[in-house]
Amino acid sequence: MTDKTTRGLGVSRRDLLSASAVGAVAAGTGIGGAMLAGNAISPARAETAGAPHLAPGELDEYYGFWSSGQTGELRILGVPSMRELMRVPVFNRCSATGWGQTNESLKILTEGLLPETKAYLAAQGKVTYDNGDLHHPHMSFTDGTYDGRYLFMNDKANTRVARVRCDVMKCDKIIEIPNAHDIHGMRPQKYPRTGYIFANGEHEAPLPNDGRILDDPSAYRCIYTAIDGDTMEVAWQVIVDGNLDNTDCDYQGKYAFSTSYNSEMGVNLAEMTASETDHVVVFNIKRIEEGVAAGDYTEMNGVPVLDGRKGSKYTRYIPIPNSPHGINTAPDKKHVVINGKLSPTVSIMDVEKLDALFEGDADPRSAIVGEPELGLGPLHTAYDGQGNAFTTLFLDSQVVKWNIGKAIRQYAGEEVDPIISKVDVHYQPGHNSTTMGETAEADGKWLISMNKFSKDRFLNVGPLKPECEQLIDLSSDEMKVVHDGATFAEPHDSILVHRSKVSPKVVWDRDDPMWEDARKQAEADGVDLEDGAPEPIRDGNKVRVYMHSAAPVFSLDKFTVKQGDEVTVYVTNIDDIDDLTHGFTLANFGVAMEVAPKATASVTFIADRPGVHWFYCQWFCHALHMEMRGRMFVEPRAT
Ligand code: K7E
Ligand code: CUA
Repeated sequence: MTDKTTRGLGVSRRDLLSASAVGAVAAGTGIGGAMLAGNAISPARAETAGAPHLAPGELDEYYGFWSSGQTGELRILGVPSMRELMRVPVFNRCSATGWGQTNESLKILTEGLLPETKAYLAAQGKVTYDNGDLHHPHMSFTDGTYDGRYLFMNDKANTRVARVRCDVMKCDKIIEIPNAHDIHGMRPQKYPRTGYIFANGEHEAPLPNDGRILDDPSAYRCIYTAIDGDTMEVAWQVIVDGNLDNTDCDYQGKYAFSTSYNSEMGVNLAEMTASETDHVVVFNIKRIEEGVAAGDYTEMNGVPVLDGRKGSKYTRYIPIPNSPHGINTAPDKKHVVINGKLSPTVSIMDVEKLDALFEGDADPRSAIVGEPELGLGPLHTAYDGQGNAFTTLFLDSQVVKWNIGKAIRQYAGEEVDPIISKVDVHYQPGHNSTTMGETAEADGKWLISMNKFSKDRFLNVGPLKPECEQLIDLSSDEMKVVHDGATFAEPHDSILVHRSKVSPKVVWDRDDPMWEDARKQAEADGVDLEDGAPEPIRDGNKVRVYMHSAAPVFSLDKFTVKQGDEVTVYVTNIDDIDDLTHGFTLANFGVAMEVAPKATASVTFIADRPGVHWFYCQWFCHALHMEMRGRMFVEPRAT
């Protein structure tokens, strides 16, 4: 049967494929034939039957914090509705909010860059990077659960770690990590609090990478970094053997651990996958802190760098089959699942067995207490807080639910099958996440499967397809896909946070540190930001324009500058009403920024176009929003 024929019958090839796949699972799990038949005839109806419908005006129970991969932003979704609630620009540029253009955002985007990066960018005529690759958003912890203070996230593309303030949902810090290359895995310390942000430099490179060593991989190194989450400064780094992929830590505050898919330190595919086992590196936090205090390190770019290669007292290496990827600590505070990727297994590590690795001479593999075979391409694991785990199977396009305790008993020799059920997802899942699943308060209500391919799940939008994120109902052992969501390139990871953990402000506090520089400058100019100034303040060819916005007017309807002036416009939104955001767009100058209620924002540009130029509010704020505009006069340069 051709595709065309099947489409004509209202049955796509996918329906047939998914029907047979469901059949295979049904046979293995005892799911009845009625459901199978329903699926074959009308998958859409079957899958939306239990969809978590929120009526208009109803609020979600969970915040979903989503990465966006190469888009470089953080996204906030509501779960279970899967509605996208907000985008928070971080490593990207944002046309709507002016992120990457306002002075406030440029400060955050530039102040944490290394000197050599600033020099490189200056040579390109830039002050910061334009792109980022944001994989892993995680919230700060206190005592093993989310505390609603911050979100932290990595940039694989340009070796950075950023922080978003949960009180206003804006990025307030971005730092570039020295010595390491291309930060991939990243997790906050769970106990006693965050504390450290652990970050993996994924790619190997010479140390220092100054051009003296090029094609000599034996001299390449990978670097593990601990960042102080309060100050956003690097606390210490550790050189490891092999590369570093994903990372997590325990609930005791003693150990952190990272997977390595390239223990071979190969530089091409054949070399990287040559060995049947790679490893997990275990970092002994207390010993590392003692090593730093005792001066047992080399200082590189202002950071203490310890040697944690094999044989070091700071680390242990546990062999794991094969090119492991995700590593996830269970809410039981005891077990850690390491996902085998090229091996159909996951390895269960018992954190209570790690002391013996460091204090005695225990075989590193003695910390592994289970290694169930789950299916093809296990990448990441999430938890329900009832002793069960959910692992994505990239190659099988499935999520498998299995029991940790049974897997451990099976490893010990008992005849028991840890697998509870499997569900088809569409298609090729990477991360998955459960409600509160990476905390001690995992509640096992919902699971998100973040699938890399959407293929035929949505209307065709051309050769570039969205990803497909599916919401899975965990209320029974038979996991039910209840919603498909399309998202743009390329969310890797998400966390699902109960809404009781987060309470953002409705309007900004006027003394917020975000516009500290504007506050100081206004003070020096004798201007009250909320009032604005009647005339531009001139300082050589630097001109400062202060105005406020109050729907539907700016406090200035015109101001005059000279061609060639460096103009800074400060806008303070004095409307303190929920949701009354204004904007400032200066037409034909490429200038636009958001000014949320009670915020101040500023932007600097060279007034190099003589004439009359309109500025306007671009956030629809009032019935007279169109009228919320004014003129900038630029007097031509005397010739
Ligand atoms: Cu598996 Cu970058 Cu978290 Cu992607 S990583 S899937
Ligand atoms: Cu203010 Cu539109």
